[in-house]
Parts: sequence; C-alpha cells; structure tokens
Amino acid sequence: MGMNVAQKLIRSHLLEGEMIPGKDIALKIDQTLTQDATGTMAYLEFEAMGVPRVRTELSVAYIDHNTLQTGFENADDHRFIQSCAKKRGLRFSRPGNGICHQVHLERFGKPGKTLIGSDSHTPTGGGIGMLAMGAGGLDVAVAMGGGAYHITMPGVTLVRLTGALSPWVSAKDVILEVLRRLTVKGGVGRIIEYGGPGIASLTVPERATITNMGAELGATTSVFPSDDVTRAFLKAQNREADWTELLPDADAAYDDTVEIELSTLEPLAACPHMPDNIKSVREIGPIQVSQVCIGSCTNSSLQDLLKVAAILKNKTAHPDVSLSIAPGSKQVLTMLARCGALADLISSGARILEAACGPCIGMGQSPSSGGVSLRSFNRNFEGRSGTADAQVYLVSPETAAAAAITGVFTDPRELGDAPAIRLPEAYHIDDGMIELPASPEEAEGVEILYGPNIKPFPTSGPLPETIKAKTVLKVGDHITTDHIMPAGAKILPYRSNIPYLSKFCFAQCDPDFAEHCREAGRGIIIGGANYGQGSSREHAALVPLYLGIKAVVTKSFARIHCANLVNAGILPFTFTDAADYDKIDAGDELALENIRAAISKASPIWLKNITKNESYALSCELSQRQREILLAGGLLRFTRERG
Ligand code: MIC
Ligand code: SF4
Repeated sequence: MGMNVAQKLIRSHLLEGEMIPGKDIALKIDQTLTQDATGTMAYLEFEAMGVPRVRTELSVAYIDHNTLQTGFENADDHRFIQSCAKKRGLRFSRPGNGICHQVHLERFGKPGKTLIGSDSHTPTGGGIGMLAMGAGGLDVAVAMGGGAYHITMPGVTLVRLTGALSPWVSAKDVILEVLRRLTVKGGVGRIIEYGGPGIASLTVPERATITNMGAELGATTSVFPSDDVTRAFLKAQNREADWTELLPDADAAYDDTVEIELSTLEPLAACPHMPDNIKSVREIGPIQVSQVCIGSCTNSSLQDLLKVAAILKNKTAHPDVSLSIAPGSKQVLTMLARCGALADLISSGARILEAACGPCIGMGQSPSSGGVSLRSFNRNFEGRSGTADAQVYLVSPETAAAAAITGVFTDPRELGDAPAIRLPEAYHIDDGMIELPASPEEAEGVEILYGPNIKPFPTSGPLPETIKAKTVLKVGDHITTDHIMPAGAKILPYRSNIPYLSKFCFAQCDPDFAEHCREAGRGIIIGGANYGQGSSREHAALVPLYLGIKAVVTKSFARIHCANLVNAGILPFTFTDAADYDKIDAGDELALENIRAAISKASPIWLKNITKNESYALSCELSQRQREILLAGGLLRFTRERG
C-alpha cells in the first residue's frame, strides 16, 4: 500500500521501532530550534550533558520571546544563549530578526527534513513539508547532542481540502474550522496531513498559518506536501536548491479523513477562553472591541500584513481601539517599509511593535479591564494576555483589521472588495542578523556568559520504592501550561530561575499552591482531561519538581507536557476508570507502593487513598525507554548514565 506524506517523513528518519500507531518510535533529527524563553534552560541542560558541539545538520537559537528588557535579566539570558550558540556550533538569530517559526520558514526549513523545537508551534515548518514538532527543552538538548527523538507513532488524519477560499476568508478560518470540528484534544496521537485539490490554491504562508495553529489540536504535528507552491516560495527566498518534492502516493491510506470545501467557509473566531470555542463572526454580532493585535507566529507573514495595510490604507483606527501590529520578521518589516505598506500601517495609527512574539505571550499590550481584544494569534487561554478578565478572540488578520476600523466585531465581507495581494517573485534576503558559530578551533576560547539570574535547575533522584504524599491540588479538565506555569512580562524574565518562578506556579488555580507544597514537603496533583495542553515549556514540569511534586494523576495528558514530566522524573499516570477522579479530594493522603517494581515490570499500578481507605487502578501508557528514564530519575540522569 502507498504511503502518505507523514509516513514518508517518518520512514526516512526511523531509527527504532515499528510504524504502527501507538508504538514507540525513535527518529533522527536533522534540525533543531530554540527560542529564548525555553532556550536558557535547554542550553543549561545541554551544558550539563557535556557535549562540546551540536551534532545536527543545523541548529538555530532564536531570541524572540523575552524582548522587553525592564531589568538586566532578559538581556543577560540573550547574552548567555548567544555565547552558547557561538561556542557549541549553532546559528544565533539576534533580537530584532523575528519570531523563530517565521524566520525558520523563510531562511532554514527544508522539505523532507525533521525539525524539533523547544516551542509548541514548531509544526509551522509542516507548511513546507517538514516533519516539525514541538518538544521540551531537554528533548531538544538531547537532539542537539545527536540523540534521537522518541515519540509514539501517530495515526494520520487527512484533511482533504476542495475548492478555493472566498474573498475575505483566509487560512486562519481554515484552521479555526478544523478546531471547531476536532476540538483542542482531537489531534492527540495524530498527524494532521492536508491534501486534496484545494491545497494548490494555498500559498506557503497560508499553509504555515494552518500547520502552526494545528498545535492547538494537540496533534503531534501537521504537514502539507511539498509541491510546486513550495518550490515557488523557496525560489523567492533564493533557496530553490533546498526544495525537494514530497507528495503522498496515489494509493496512500489514512486513519481517517475530514472533508472541507473551502468555498463554504466564512470568517470565524475562537471565543474566550479556548481556541476551539468557535463561532462565526456573523453570529457573534457587533460587540464593542477595545483592542486589536495583529502578529504572532500564526499571522505575521508579508502576505498577512500586506492585506492588513491595504485594509487600513487611508483610514484611522477607531478612537476606542488600541491597534498594535508586530511583523513576523525583519524580512517582513523591511519589505513592508520598502513597498510603502508600512507607511499605510503607521498612518492608520497602528502601534508598530518589534518583530517578536510581543503581546502573544503577554510581553506588553495587556488589554484594559474586561476589554475585548481581537487577536490574529493562536491562544486565548484565560489570563494569558496579562489581564485576568480580558475577553480574547482569535481571528484572521482581515477580521482583526476590520474591527480596528469600525470599533466593533465586523464581518470583513462588509468592507467591500477584498484587497488583491501579489506575493513577491523574490523576497528581500539579508541574513545579517544571523550570527554564525565560531569554528571548532576558535570555540575553545569562547566563554559562556552566565548572568546572576541563572540559577541551578532541579533534578530528581532515582525513583523510590514507595511514594506517600498529599493531594496538594485537584484541578478540572483542560488545564493549560499557562495555568501551571504562567508567562507574561513580569514572570518570563525568570525562566532560568526556577526558585523564583515557583512562587507563581498554579497561581490562577490556587494562589497559595507553592506555600501548600512547601508545607507538605511533597505532593501529588490530580487533574482532569487533556492536562498540560498548550505550550512546550518544560518549566511546567521543572517548577512542580522543585516544589516536591512526585506524581500527576489525570484523566488524560497532552503529549509534550507528559513527555516533559517523564523527562523531569515526575510520574504521569491516568485513571483506568475516569470515575475514580471524583473519589479523590484535595488534602487526601495518597500512596504509591512498590512503584519501582511496578514501573520496571510494567505490572499493574494502584493508587492508595489512605484518607478514604480506597484504591484506584492507574494506567501508565509509557514506553520501555520512558520507564527507564523514570527509574533513573529523569532524562538527564538517564542520558548521562547511558553516555
Ligand atoms: C507559547 O506560545 O505559549 C510559547 C511561549 O511560545 C511556548 C513556549 C514557552 O512557554 O516558552 C510554546 O508554545 O511552547
Ligand atoms: Fe511566540 Fe506566540 Fe508564537 Fe508562542 S505562539 S512562539 S509566544 S508568537
């Protein structure tokens, strides 16, 4: 039987395992990327591994998240990452050069290659036929050292596109429609592959919007074939030599199929506070808007911002709307400036931000109290914007720009003719902000520059025989990593200072969580379904580890967070019978007995509730390697022991 694109990418990188959905597989990783909010930890871990130089085809360290410098911390972290990159053989994308996913797509991504990145939106690279996946910092550090990346072989869902988008309807509306149908956990254990005659009408930036926000489905990744559209994009980036064709076989099979006729789509929005809470803009009606933010790795391409500039041309943002625009990269910003579109944006009153993540991660532009903010971003989790009671809607750049003019939610189709945008035959190429590493000889003399904000990170010891601990927290379904370890301008500067970060752990769910953990000495967390969705930040595992969390027992986990827990040495179990979740209360004394033996022999595991004198069967869907990692006390110890 023929193969689909996802299977071809996996087959060509398979180091261990069988390509049977659900089985553990090990993949060779060609490229890695990090950003600064997760990168400091990834490089500290890489240093702890003692590997002198990266062993990938290409590794890039980007600075794009922590760009607001209200103290020395972020600047010190940038300098630390820059010195690591220089010494260890990575390219360094300087602050101002753009958002990692946008720049990687423009300048480095290659069809047919594998990429892992310490950021959950790494699947953006799937827009040009890469197998690009988000991972925890330690997994990226291991891959930089030449190690394999271990995942569960996913099933492959085909999203078959037919027809073409109507005017004013865009790629963002396609992924919002997929989210509406599949929900934020519908992609778990799957790769979402796009195909069908409709894909020919989608440009690479449009495809990248779709694969980028596929992260919100919980999918392992999303991918488009590499075809003539991909070739044209790479040619315009002066990289035609990087193109290879990658198409599904004519008789390729898929585990399931979703059909979308593009012409039937209309402008959509993800309503507060989940990316799958989808309504049509029409249905939402003309509610008042106080802020519009355009940008983020989902919608900050030249194509997006040319459209926005055309919509805003000769208009002024509504007096009640604060409009900000963050271009995705220096390339995008330079080209907007050269063609005059930047002047149109500036004259409209848009507050032009640097080419970085900015408001998407709460680095500034927090909305007013209770404010309605329309954003072209990918996540609208409660509080993520920095304003606890803000109402954040995720929309296309077109819908965002329409509201910026009218001051209310507006279906952009009411604005008349849609702007006609032509993509350039050739992008402006200037890689001057990418610093090359030192040669192996020169590298010896390069010093790694640690700032005073960099503190040692916690590690766990070998797994004990028995764990007795209190339920220090019980939470419901869909807990995101933003709940576990919030981000934002005030906290992000401490991503290399776990003791300080620990004060904010779970603050939204229980403001005294850190205090309770300290009093209890050690603890177990009880969670609902899809626990740990969202970001790849391993801080959501390292901080709980620091606070003494030994196990997390849930109805189900999000993929990357579950792997991060194992890497940190925290036990991730699920209830065999989800109804047992209801039987445990916060404060209950729990015990896991003979747990070492159970993990090593893969024998049944029971959670004893000492307070209630009950026991519950637990499931442990871990690979043999993950069991060994847990026995060793985390991936770092495991890697050191195995060399
Ligand atoms: C995000 O969008 O939540 C982030 C910030 O990019 C994270 C990474 C991080 O927490 O640093 C992600 O998506 O992985
Ligand atoms: Fe940056 Fe936002 Fe993209 Fe995360 S989702 S990488 S914070 S732009």
